[in-house]
Amino acid sequence: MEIPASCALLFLLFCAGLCCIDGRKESVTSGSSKGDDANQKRPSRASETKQSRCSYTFIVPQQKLTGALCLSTESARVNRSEVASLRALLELQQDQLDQMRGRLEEEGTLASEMKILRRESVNMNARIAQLYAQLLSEIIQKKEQVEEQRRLEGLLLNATSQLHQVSSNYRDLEKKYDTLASLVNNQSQIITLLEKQCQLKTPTKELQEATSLPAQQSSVLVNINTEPKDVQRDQSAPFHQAQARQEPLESFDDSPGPPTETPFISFPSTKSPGPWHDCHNVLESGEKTSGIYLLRPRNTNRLLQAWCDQSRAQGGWTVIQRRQDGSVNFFRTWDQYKQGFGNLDGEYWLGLEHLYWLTSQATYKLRVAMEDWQGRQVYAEYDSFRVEPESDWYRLRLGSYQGTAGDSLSWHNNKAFTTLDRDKDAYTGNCAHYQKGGWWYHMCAHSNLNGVWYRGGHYRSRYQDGVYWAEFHGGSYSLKKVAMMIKPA
Ligand SMILES: [Ca+2]
Repeated sequence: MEIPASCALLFLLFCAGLCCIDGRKESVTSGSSKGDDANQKRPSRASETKQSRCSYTFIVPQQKLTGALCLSTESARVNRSEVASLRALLELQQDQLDQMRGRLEEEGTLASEMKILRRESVNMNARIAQLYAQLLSEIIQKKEQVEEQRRLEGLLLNATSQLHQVSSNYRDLEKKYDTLASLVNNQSQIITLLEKQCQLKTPTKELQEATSLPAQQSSVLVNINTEPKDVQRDQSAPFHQAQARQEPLESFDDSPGPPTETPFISFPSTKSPGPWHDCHNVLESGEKTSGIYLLRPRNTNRLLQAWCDQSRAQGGWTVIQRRQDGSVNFFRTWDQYKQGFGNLDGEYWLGLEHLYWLTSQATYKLRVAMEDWQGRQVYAEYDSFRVEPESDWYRLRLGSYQGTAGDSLSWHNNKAFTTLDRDKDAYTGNCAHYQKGGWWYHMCAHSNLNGVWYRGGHYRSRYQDGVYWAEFHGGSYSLKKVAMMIKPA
């Protein structure tokens, strides 16, 4: 009886084992297919639940079987439902696990993105900090620049005010210089007069003796007697004048005579009161007496007075400049040279503006008459003479030379006029400062008839500032008498 019982037990165990192996296989197959396709998951589970309905029966052999063998299947059914529920739970958990993995992966992506963003943020912060520092330094620099600019502006303002001060000082100095120059000139004239007074005492005695001398010596006396003609009007002696009128100079016979105690102004009595276009027009109208006439050049309402020389070289000459006794200061400003100055019956300058209007109405020629201290008379004539308007600095336009004095003016042709306050010459300095008068300087002069009137011819001065004509006695000889005059060519 023992052997058949044990055989039956083994058989049951084998059958149960087979059922169990089949179920597991189904389970493994369904597990592997689940990852591949979610749609296949549910059908596989259904088949699994169908096939997992096997039962396990464990029969423990007794040491000694004495009675009948009994089998109970109720407990096995309970265990199967628990396993099923456990499996369902396991699957649920696996689903949850899968979901969590998915989330984890998503979160991992987010985390890496966050890392990248953080890194970028850090970089941006560093960049912003750098830019901020740069901006700060630029602001500081600009602030410093503004301060520097303010400082420079302040310096500029100071410099400007100082410049104004200096320029006003310069103007004051210029005025003082003009005053002093005029004073020096006046003083030199006074010295000349005093010298003349000293000299007059001796000739007076000589003259008294000379009245008893033979006739052949009277020519010497003429030279002595003409001397007082160079004195200023309050210095001439009546008997000298009478003597001089007996022996008039040929070339200068129409120049106003020696100044008298009462000012001599020659206003000839005329048929009409004028005005005339120039002295040639005066002569044409029949007025043949030399003297002061009222002129009005064509194309202008400008009225002016001028000395008309109606006897020299066929007459009709308008005198534009005259030197004869040093009574007038010719060291003058631009405006004075422009308008004219001096005395019409003595030394004078007609004025550049008048010269411009006169010489623009026709073609004029220029005659320069000169006399040295020995009584020698020469002239220089130019077949055309014109001055440009003030806008061109009264530039000199000169024609061809002919005459006996030599040509000392052509070098000044096409040159602008220069005065002590307006330097238009080609020299680095102002020629008018050195030559003490206004002229059409080049670099500087071969002639200057507006210089200082020195007595006696040769003079000593630091500069060539006498009344000179280089071709006639050179630059260190101041001429005794000079007259510039114009007439239509
Ligand atoms: Ca110059």
